[in-house]
Amino acid sequence: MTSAQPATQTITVSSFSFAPKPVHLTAGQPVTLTFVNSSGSSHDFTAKTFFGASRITAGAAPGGEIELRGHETKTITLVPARGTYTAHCSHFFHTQMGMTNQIIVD
Ligand SMILES: [Cu+2]
Repeated sequence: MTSAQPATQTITVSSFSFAPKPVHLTAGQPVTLTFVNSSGSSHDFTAKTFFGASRITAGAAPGGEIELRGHETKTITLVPARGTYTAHCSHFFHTQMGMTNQIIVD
């Protein structure tokens, strides 16, 4: 018997990193992702292929990204599809500063 409650995963966003790295999810299992920006600067979590392949049931990732103002928290609930995806912060020069990640769904 499976639970109706989605699993939860917190992804902390800071200047200039993501944690955990990589993000590990279970294919086909609903999960609520909570993005916590622990910094006072704005960042985003851009993962167009990942969000495009997922079935989003609550929240939104317009344009395949989660945009966070300083100290903002956002949640999205989705059903991830099996695969390995890349994520990054698309703000100017943040990728080069180390804001890259990988999402492994298996
Ligand atoms: Cu950033």
